[in-house]
Amino acid sequence: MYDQVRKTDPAIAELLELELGRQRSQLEMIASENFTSRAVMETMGSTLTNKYAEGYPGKRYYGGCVHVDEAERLAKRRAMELFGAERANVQPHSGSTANMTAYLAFLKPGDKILGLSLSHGGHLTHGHPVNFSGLLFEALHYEVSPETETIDYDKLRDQALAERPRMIVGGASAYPRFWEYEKLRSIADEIDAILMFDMAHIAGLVAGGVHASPVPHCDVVTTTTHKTLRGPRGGLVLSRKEHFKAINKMNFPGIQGGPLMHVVAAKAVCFHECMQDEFKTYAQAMVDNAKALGEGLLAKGFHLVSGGTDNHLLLVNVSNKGLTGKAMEELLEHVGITCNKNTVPFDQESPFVTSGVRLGTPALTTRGMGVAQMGQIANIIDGAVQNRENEDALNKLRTEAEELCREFPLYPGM
Ligand code: DSN
Repeated sequence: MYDQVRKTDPAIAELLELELGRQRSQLEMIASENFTSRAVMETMGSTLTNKYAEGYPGKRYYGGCVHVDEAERLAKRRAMELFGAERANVQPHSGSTANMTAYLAFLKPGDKILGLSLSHGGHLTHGHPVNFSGLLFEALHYEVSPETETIDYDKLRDQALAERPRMIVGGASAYPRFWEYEKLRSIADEIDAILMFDMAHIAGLVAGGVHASPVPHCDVVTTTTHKTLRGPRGGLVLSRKEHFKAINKMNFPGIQGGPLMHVVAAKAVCFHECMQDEFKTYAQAMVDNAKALGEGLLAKGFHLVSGGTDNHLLLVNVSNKGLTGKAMEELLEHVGITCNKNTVPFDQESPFVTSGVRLGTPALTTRGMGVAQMGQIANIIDGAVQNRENEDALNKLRTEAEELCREFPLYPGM
């Protein structure tokens, strides 16, 4: 592996080997990460990276686009079929540019948007003041209820009626529960607002049929393609037919230049993989695993935000264990579990410290782990917390995590 890189640039080749080793030997529990297929990676490493293709299939600003045109058409057709969408734009380089495309296709700078607060599980691009979305638009935020730690739709409606935002934004990066799309649609209709849903985290669950789809309820749906969807790093915008022209025009030339055709083709491969029965089984297993992990942690006295999960992630408030999110992230890394610290609703700690960690099952489920392994991982997590001052015990837990990784090999033969 990496023969050509080793010849040209041994320093980078070594880093590639080290990173492969790290991914193989740690329990990857960052909820937004996954292990994409060799087919997706091969496509990303193909000659399509050489091609400029500004424009859209059949209407490009460069010659020689015959094959990339076909790849983009396939990606679009498959995305529309997979998600039952009228139209798809497969060119966004990332989730952020997909969201920027959706906003600017419908809104003018200064318009009001209403999205879930970052500290309640939302995303930077849903109107946070340091992000373009908060800089360009007048961003308002809804929150979860302090009692249930789930979205307070009544309060959201009150805010919407009082503030009359031009757009309501659904979707999250750290929210473990189902979304009530019908409620969002009816609130948007009451104020004649556009409804956008960013399904980046749950797109694989939607594609696999284990979560309802936001597509029939929304004017526009955005996603990344590399989280539960398990494809290449990139973005996607799905829309109704009547909005398609505005979306296309905003993505290119409005925001982006030349599309990354090697990634567009890899998105096509990903969508094809998502249409197979095996992906449905995978999507269900992500949810089953998250539930099993949640039950294991609840039994050990961990506080799960909202009491559990309906999807692929858990938000664990570790303050009752005498830890901050930052300390918990470091502790878990020490025993071979990779995750990220995360604010919890009504967090008193700063975003650099936080009171929680977010744990996800997409990557471990791709490795083939199931509910039995989730029980074992809950025990490792609890053991680490209980023995955080005991280096020998922590080393034993790390060995256990490494053995688990060896039982479920990653990229064998690479
Ligand atoms: N940064 C991603 C996540 O970790 O959820 C969202 O874009």
